[in-house]
Formats: sequence, C-alpha cells, structure tokens
Amino acid sequence: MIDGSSPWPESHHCVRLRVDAWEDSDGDGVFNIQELMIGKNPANPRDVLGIRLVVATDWIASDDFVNKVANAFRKASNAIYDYTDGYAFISEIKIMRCDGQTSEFLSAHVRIYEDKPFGAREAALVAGYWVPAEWRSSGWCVYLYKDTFGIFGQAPAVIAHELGHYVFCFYDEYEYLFWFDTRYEEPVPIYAELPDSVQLAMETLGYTSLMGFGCYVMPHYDEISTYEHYMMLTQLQYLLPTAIFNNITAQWYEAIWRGYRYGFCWYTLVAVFTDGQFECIVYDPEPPPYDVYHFFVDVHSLIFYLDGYVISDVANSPNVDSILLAYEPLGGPYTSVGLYLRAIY
Ligand SMILES: [Ca+2]
Ligand SMILES: [Ca+2]
Ligand SMILES: [Ca+2]
Ligand SMILES: [Zn+2]
Repeated sequence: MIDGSSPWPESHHCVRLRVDAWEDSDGDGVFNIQELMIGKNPANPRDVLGIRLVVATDWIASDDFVNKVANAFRKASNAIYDYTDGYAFISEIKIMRCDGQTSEFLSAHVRIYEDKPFGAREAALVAGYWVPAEWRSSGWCVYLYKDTFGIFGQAPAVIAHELGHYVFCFYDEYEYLFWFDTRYEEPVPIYAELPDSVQLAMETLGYTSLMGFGCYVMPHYDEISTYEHYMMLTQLQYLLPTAIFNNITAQWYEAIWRGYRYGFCWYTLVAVFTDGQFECIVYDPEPPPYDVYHFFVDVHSLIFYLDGYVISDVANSPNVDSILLAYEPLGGPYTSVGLYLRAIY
C-alpha cells in the first residue's frame, strides 16, 4: 500500500476476488474469501475441504435457538480445523426451520429433533455427507436434538464428534467398544466399572480422543487418534480382565477390515481423503437377520503436507506408513475459522 491509497491493491486479480468473495472458485467447498483469510489457495482444489451443511429443525425454532445452533457450529468448525490440522472446517451452514418432519427436513444433512425419545443419542451415519441428497431421507444424516443445545454446552463437541463419523469416515473409539456386541446397545462396561488399575492407566495416559476412548459420556474436542494411542490401547488390553477383553474399537476393526494396515484416525483421514473413495456399508436391521449393503462413494481428495512430506496418494506413497506412524498432530492450528463460517437463516 502506498501513501494512503486504498488498502485493496487495484490489480485485476484482487478486483476479481473482491467481486467473487462468496464464490468457491476451485470447488473445494471453501469460499474464496475464507481461503484468503486462512492462508489457503482459492485456486487449489486439494488444499482444504469446506463442509457445507443444511441443518434443519422439525419445529419453527426461535431466533434465539437458531443463534445458539449457529454458534455451536462455529465452535465445532474450530475444533474440526484443529483435529484435521488445518485440512477441513465447516464453511457454511444453512439453517431451515421446518414445520414438522417435511421432505426438506428429511433431506437435510443435520436433523435437529424437538423431542428426544428416552434413551436416544446423537448419531450419524459414517460417510453420510458423501451420499447423494436424495438418499438422505432414508437416514443418511446427523441426528441431534433440541436438548443437545441445552445448558451443558456440549453441543460443539457433539457436532465435532458426529461430523467425525459423517464427513471423515471415523468410527467410535470407546476403549471397551467391540463392534459386533454393541451395534444396537449401549457400550458396556462403563468407565466406573473398569478395574482400578485400568482406570489409573487411562488417567495416567490422558486417555481421551475425539471419537471416544475414556468415558463416553464426556465429549472432548481433543485431537484424533494416532498410532501412539493405539500402541497404548494395545498395552491397556492386557490389564483388562478376560470378561471385558473388548477394547478393540470400532475404528480399529473397520479400518483393518477395509484393508488399511492401521486403525488410528489419522491413518483413516489420510487414506480416505487421498484415495478419494470410501466403501460404505449399511446395515438394515429390519427384519432380522439384517441385510448388508455395500457401495462406494467419492469423497474430496486432499494433498497432505505432513512433517515435510507430501502425500497425495496413499497407495502410491511407499513411505506413507513411516510418515503416518510417526505423525504427531499439531497443537493448533489456532485460527478461529468459526469466525468466517457463513450462516444462512
Ligand atoms: Ca475454494
Ligand atoms: Ca482451495
Ligand atoms: Ca491439531
Ligand atoms: Zn460416535
């Protein structure tokens, strides 16, 4: 800037970007202005993923409630930007207040129900974000409740966790959760019923992750799991009595089952979001025995720069394992991307 002239240099380039600030020129889901504010490239489609969500309530919610929802999503966006180390965040939410469970409500990415049936929990279908909109009426969504946004302030962590399933293809990582036994039931045993030695080990290890570990009633913003976490989990299982020798997490089971060599979330993140494809499995429990459907969905493909290495394709990166096994998530990034979330209502 020279002698008090406009802070916006009048080059063609900048003029164009100013006009198109709320365009997404490269199609990565992040608007040009957001990319510029956080140092990403509006012309590189593989540097970041912007999550754009339609959020619907099944009642005509008050302005006050809608503001609460928007704020929770801003905080969740910060958490996602942190746990993906700057590769993804929520760029836009469009909140619709529906009068009942209309077709608009049923095709939203996120459904917020006014009533919470006893025992119901927030939930999301793995990779649901990537399926076509017309499938969502059959349940491919994130389920939240009016109560989720209640006085305890847990909504941002719940959203960050459910979007871990819905967008990033993570599974639960509750330390005692064995995939087969818990599909339709609450995970058992609860933390308090674990032997003292195990509780102590978990406390000492600071054993929490966004997708689980530790005590499942307490949501965490924490980073997603690394190889080191799973090494610790393996150690921990030898402390558990045989009866609850069930600390194979759903994430671990699913990742290995899909042919990935490792089960931790960072591995899944990089594997799925560089291959750009994910195999979905849907269990239809009615009538028993349930039917299983398999199909592939295309996900957004990213290029990761981790510890100075470039990973654009897991299958064709010979040293990808050694990079990912050693990867320690960044403490940040601390950019408050939630500030730039575009909320429409
Ligand atoms: Ca963009
Ligand atoms: Ca970009
Ligand atoms: Ca981080
Ligand atoms: Zn979960």
